[in-house]
Amino acid sequence: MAKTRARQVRVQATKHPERHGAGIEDMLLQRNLPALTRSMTFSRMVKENSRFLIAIKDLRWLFPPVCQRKDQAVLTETERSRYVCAFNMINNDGTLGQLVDVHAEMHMQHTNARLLPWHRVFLFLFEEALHNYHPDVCIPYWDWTKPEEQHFPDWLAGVLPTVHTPTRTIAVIRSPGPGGGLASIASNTSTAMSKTNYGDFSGLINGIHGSVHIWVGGTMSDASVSPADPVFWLHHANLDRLWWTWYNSPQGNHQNPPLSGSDALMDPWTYTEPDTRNIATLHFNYV
Ligand SMILES: [Cu+2]
Repeated sequence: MAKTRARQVRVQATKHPERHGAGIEDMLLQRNLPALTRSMTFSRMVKENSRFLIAIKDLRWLFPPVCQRKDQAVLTETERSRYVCAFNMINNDGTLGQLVDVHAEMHMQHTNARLLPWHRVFLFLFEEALHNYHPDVCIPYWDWTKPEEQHFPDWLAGVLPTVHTPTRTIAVIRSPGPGGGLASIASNTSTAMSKTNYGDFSGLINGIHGSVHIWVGGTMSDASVSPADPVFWLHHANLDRLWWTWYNSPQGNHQNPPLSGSDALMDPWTYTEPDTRNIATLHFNYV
């Protein structure tokens, strides 16, 4: 019985000489190509046989696209409404409320050294949540260093959501100050950007950060509720952008925040300060 089968296999092999001489890679590839053409998840395809990966020349589709964070002043009507829509969706599903409560907890996230890396993770997680509803929405930045943006962004003025956190209900309110006040706060930015030491840079940025929070007023002026205001994310995206600009400037010279041990852990998450150093690994960019 076994002998017969062995003979049959040999016959098969001689009937298909092109297969007979093929290497193991080619054989596996031939077996897997039909599987590739059927609709299935990528993880299942990998499970079936990771060897076919060598045959795929273009891997771009495996990686998430880079989010282009834009100046809020240049957003199209569609981009504006997409941001507000996605924000409302993650408010409705409870994700935003959870983020607000995390921000209300004590994670030493407003110290000079932790402010920027901690909030970089915070914004990344928020942006990921937005992508559950709008894969092409990115956090816009509010560039209050530009004279033409030294007022509250008009398109968000009427957006005053009620945010339900696991513990509270927050009705967003605000009372923006005069444009001159914001211009005066923002005028300190160039001094911050000229610093050649991370601590000096971050200390000044932290001050500007807080002053803008207070300038917007209401919900934004209270760190225990501020992320409930949709403008919180635009404000912090601008701070994050300034940090990235400084980091890549001759003054910043790729200096990282002076954090070590548990100070370098961006709790309550498992991200560490080194994870925040390259924004490309967090799939966003500033344009
Ligand atoms: Cu904060």
